[in-house]
Amino acid sequence: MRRSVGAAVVAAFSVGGLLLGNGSAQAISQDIGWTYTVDHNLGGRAEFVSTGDDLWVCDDVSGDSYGAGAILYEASGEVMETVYDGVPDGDCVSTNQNLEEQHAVYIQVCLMRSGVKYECARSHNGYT
Ligand SMILES: [Ca+2]
Ligand SMILES: [Ca+2]
Repeated sequence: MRRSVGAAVVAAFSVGGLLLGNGSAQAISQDIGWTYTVDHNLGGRAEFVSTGDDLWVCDDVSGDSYGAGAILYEASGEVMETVYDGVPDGDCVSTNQNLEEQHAVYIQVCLMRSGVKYECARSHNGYT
């Protein structure tokens, strides 16, 4: 007489699956890389470094009679920082404000002459 014995299937419950996250929020902080003016010479560029909230701008072309200016806007449109480089000497200029954390921001970088903006570009969003 043959007798089959069914194997008992034991479900393995993962205790680890019951561990829940503690809900701590990861701080959002994201730089904005170099963003260039839209003139064919790429005469100006700007970047935002979230560590220190530094906004940098560079006038990269001499003899074009334009400086380079950058404005850091909060996503709402509020101006957070402005900076201008009118000397195309290979050195960039920065400004530095201590901004409230985790705000979405973007850069507008422009060629500038006599306070008027030209050839502006807008960056993607970063976070303070
Ligand atoms: Ca220039
Ligand atoms: Ca310069």
